[in-house]
Amino acid sequence: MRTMIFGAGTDLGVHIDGASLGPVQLMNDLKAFYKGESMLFEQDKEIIKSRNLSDRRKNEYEIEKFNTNLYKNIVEKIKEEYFPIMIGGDHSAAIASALASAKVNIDVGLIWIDAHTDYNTFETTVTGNIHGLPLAAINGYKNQELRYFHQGKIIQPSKTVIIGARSIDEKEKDNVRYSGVTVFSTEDIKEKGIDAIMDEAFKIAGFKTKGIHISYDLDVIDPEIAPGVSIPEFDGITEEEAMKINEYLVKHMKDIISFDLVEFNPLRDIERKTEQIALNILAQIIRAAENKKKVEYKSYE
Ligand SMILES: [Mn+2]
Repeated sequence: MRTMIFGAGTDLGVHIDGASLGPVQLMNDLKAFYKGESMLFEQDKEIIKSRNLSDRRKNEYEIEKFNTNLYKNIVEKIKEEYFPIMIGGDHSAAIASALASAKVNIDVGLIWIDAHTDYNTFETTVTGNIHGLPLAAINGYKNQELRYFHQGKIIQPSKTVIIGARSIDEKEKDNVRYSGVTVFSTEDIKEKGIDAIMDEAFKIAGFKTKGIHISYDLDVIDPEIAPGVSIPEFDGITEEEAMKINEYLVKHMKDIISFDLVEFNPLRDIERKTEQIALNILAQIIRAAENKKKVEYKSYE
């Protein structure tokens, strides 16, 4: 398939700066390798980010505006039969990319690879950082303010799987439980092995859907290996596990219809470690997407 990279240069979803610079850097690095098309969206430089501790809705309107534009463009390109690859940016941009995929492909499953579950609502968030809310918004669990641009089906929690979670806020746990989304923690990965977890995830997200959206947050990887993220969490997946996830995704590309790689923060990176890992993931996914034939997809029924 033809691929289209959407750089989502935003860090409005988190009080720490730098994720907005991630896509420019990665897209620059990719130039030597990537011959496909790309579009870059950058947050308005005039915006003064809210950092007020008591603000539970930090940059809500600016994020909605950014995502509305990103969403429209991704929808258009999916209709033109491009395979979309969104490079973040903080994870709030995935509300646009995942719902754009759902807008065109309608019945979509979702695999959210992340240290966090990103299942907060405006009522439960501790920080007011909206990058902690996107998955709930995508699953239609409250947060409708964050998806006004989307007229269409949401992605069902029953067809959504989180992999690698190890940091869930107390009240967020209830949201996760009520929603019915499936969570595989880093403990589960240690116990069952990453391949078994991926098999289960693809079965759940692929069940009677027209394809799977993958949203990959680099903070799932242990910060020793990938320190260049805004909110690192210890005890992450190992480099070997990350490589296995990649291999698995490449092997199952026929089931994947859209892809995000988010939360690379160049200001936090050490010796370009995270940048190299991000490039490696992107290079493999891009190649696999280019080799993908649109007609291959069959749902798990
Ligand atoms: Mn995330």
